[in-house]
Amino acid sequence: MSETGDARLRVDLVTIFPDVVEAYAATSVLGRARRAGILDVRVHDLRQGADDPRRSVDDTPFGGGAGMVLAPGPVFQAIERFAPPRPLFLLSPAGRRFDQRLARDLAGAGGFSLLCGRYEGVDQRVADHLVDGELSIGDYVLAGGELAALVVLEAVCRLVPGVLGNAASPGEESHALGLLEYPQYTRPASFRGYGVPEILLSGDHGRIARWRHAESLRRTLERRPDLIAARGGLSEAEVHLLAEHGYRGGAAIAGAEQAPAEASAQPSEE
Ligand code: JF5
Repeated sequence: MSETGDARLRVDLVTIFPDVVEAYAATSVLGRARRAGILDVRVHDLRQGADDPRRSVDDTPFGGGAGMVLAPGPVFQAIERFAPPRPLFLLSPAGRRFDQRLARDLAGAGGFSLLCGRYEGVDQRVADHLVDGELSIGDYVLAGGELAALVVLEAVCRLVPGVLGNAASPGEESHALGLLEYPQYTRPASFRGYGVPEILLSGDHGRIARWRHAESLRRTLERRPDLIAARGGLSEAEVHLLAEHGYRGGAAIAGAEQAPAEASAQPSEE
């Protein structure tokens, strides 16, 4: 359809591996939405900011040390040349943690851009004087920002209206509500002797919805108590719902709202 203008969201990515990033962004849900004109995703080659014949973008660190640093000249020049939509974010382990809430905000922002670092680091003047912020997808170190940028791109783009086939609204996903998903099953009802929870075969949609909500709460309590703490514990209705479904631990958690349970060592995300 279109190549610009009427898309719901524009995302520019700047990387020294434009072919790799473009190949992924041409695939699956992203590729389909781009071809339909819903997403305007533009992948730029960072090396176009380099003006020497070798197109070099890195240099040795002042002060010594191992490895190379992405130099400010090529990065500033690339960004000035491409003029990608702001806000522009640098992917970095030192950035603000990317989460579902930020994904939702960016999906409604109209446009933003992602700058992929490489080598052992990026000249600090890029973070201080060029980009609008730094984003981290988690507490581990990658060889470069490309995979992190693709994670951000996919998480944001699937929230743009029309990008998913749209059976369910992603705003109703339990993770959007700060909970883990309930378990899902499909045919056959008995597989290698393993069954499916009876209630899902009952046809009682009200009971099924309540069971699923209880399962989301139960799983989140057991696996991610930090998410329960971040939403302020359990409501009285949720404690009742859990009790109705045979879960005995709910009341203790609700009573622990001001005295968080032992497992909340991780920083809360949502
Ligand atoms: C990168 C210097 C950027 O490793 C990452 C990353 C980890 N979580 N989120 C992003 O980005 C690549 C590595 C070194 C700058």
